[in-house]
Amino acid sequence: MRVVHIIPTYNEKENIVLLLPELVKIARQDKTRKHLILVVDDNSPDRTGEVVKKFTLTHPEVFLLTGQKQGLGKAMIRGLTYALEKLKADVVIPNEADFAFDPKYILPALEKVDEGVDVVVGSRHVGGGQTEGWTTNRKINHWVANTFFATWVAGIREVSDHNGAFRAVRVKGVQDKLSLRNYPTGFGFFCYWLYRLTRVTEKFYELPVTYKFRVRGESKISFNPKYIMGYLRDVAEYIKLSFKIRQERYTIKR
Ligand SMILES: Nc1nc2c(ncn2[C@@H]2O[C@H](COP(=O)(O)OP(=O)(O)O)[C@@H](O)[C@H]2O)c(=O)[nH]1
Ligand SMILES: [Mg+2]
Repeated sequence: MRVVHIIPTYNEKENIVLLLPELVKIARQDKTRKHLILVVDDNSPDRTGEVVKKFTLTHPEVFLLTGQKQGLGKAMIRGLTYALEKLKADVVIPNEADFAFDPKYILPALEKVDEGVDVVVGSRHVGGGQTEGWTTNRKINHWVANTFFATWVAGIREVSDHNGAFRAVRVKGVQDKLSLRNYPTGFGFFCYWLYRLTRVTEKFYELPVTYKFRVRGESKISFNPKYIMGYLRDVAEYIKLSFKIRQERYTIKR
């Protein structure tokens, strides 16, 4: 089984130098699967790309894609396309660079795929799942996005956590049935992708995880003047998206 970890990065130099060795360690310890690690960097001004490039020279399981910054969704689509077409992934595992999800969840997620689950979703909202280090503001933000828009408006009830990046998705018969066109360009990608997956499988599993707030680097979901325009654009896109999903679910499933 070939597992491709997809890590989108924007200004994550301090995190990626710590995360890559951890992923490589898991890759080398797991004798039953082949793990490849794909970093999708958008020409980060902090030179994350250069650090990763250097790492690829001594670690053949690590790959780097670079490109213009067009949003998290666009970066994920570039990563998925490369993982499927070039790296021939059997399972893809997207993840954040900032240790939001501890790498210790990777093997348990893959065991669920071995057991027959098609989509494992890291979840804060099942027994044992939680957030750590989140501000009240961020929690409210998440409730509005996850419960109000994704659950109530869009009607996605197959899982209860729609916006986390950490997932394990089977390719054969699942991801390979989906086109990679017409996805949101921002963080709404993760919610919309989940909805698309509900159209091709019912085999979901929510793995309880602790979703930590980053300790290094800057969040892109933020009022920081560097990121605010992208953040507001992504929020507007997310709201429109929930109504689009609602409308599609009604017209397709009835
Ligand atoms: N390539 C790329 N990565 C991005 C972009 N925006 C965010 N990311 C990465 O996506 C992941 C999630 O973003 P993050 O800022 O951690 O969001 P938060 O943890 O929810 O506040 C991190 O690894 C970011 O570096 C983008 O526009 N392009
Ligand atoms: Mg994060």
